[in-house]
Amino acid sequence: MKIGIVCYPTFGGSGVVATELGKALAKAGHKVHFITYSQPTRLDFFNEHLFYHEVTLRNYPLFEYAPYELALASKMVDVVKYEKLDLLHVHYAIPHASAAYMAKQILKTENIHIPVITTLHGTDITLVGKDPSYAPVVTFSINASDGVTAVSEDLKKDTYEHFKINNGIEVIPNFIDLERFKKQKKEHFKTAICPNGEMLLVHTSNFRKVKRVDDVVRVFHNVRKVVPSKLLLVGDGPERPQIEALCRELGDCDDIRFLGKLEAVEEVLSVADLFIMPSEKESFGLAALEAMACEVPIISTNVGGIPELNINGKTGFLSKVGDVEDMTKNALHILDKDNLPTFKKNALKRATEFDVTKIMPLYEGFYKKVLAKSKELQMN
Ligand code: GMT
Repeated sequence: MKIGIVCYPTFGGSGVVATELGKALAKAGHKVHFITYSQPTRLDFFNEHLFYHEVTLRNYPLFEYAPYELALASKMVDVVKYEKLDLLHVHYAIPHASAAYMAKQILKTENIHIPVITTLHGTDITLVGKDPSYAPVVTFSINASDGVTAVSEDLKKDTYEHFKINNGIEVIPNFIDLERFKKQKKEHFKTAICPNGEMLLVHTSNFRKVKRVDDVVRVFHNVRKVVPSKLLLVGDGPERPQIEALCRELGDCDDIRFLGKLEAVEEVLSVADLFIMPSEKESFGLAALEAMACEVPIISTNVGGIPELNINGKTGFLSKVGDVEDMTKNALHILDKDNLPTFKKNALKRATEFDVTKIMPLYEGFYKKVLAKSKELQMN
């Protein structure tokens, strides 16, 4: 198949999933064309089946806001026509699904029929999408898609609850490349960070409010009173200044390191003992899956799609949002030397259920189903 993938090219979960899916599809022999405004972060190598088309955004003094959605739709039209794509798969509803709808309508006038598949990732529904300034367009473009997928049962439920959806939604969970995300031998790294055999706690995120990074710091503050430990914070975002201030206020700065946006996050995860995800909302929790694949148990909240990944009492624990005391208690239970090896083993075992080799064929099957349906509709 010739597949066009539209996504955000950044470190964010939806962009990572889209890029990794494209890579897996290319490995299976499909031709995959990425359409976005800059080279996706995980697409920095050559592969004969992978192509990248940059959306060119021309500015003009009249525009206070350059119309990205129009430039994206025009680029989709161009790539579908000249690369003879079979389908477009857009990740994150805003503005990709509505831009794809426009491209589809333009192509129709030239007798080109391109099916559009939209994958919902989370904040495009649970946060931004619900906002009245976007909701009508999000609703319309989900309903107008030829196929819709969501990354968890919870996100599917949320979508039906909050929008007037008359389309089916297929749940295809996120996945992990276990060849890349696996525990590597990085003992020297562990010794450098934890010279006295301390436990290593890790959090990775985009440091937005929804991630509640302050709860990570508070849990760590409590844990280190009982078990000598260090905390690594990976990622960056708007909340970072407040988080740094909190570390100072609690007097924990010497044992907390901010690593910023790291490409090789698996190296850090390889030496971690515990991963903390206290998010207020999380449709899947890809960062937790990455940690689990590196044999790291999870302390998380019980919201969104997280319970579909993190099994309470087995791969980690689930707590209510903001319940720092419960998260601390659970963290100490996992870090107990008698419990840690079992939690680590369980985390890895669970992660293997989300191996890309198992999940990518679900997308392939879905593509085939949507293509067949759309061909049938054209014939009638
Ligand atoms: O978590 C974010 O803020 C980034 C966001 C994105 O779209 O890049 O992540 C969402 O999509 C990921 C990939 O499907 C999911 O693993 C995350 O749980 C989801 N984030 C939220 O729902 C907050």
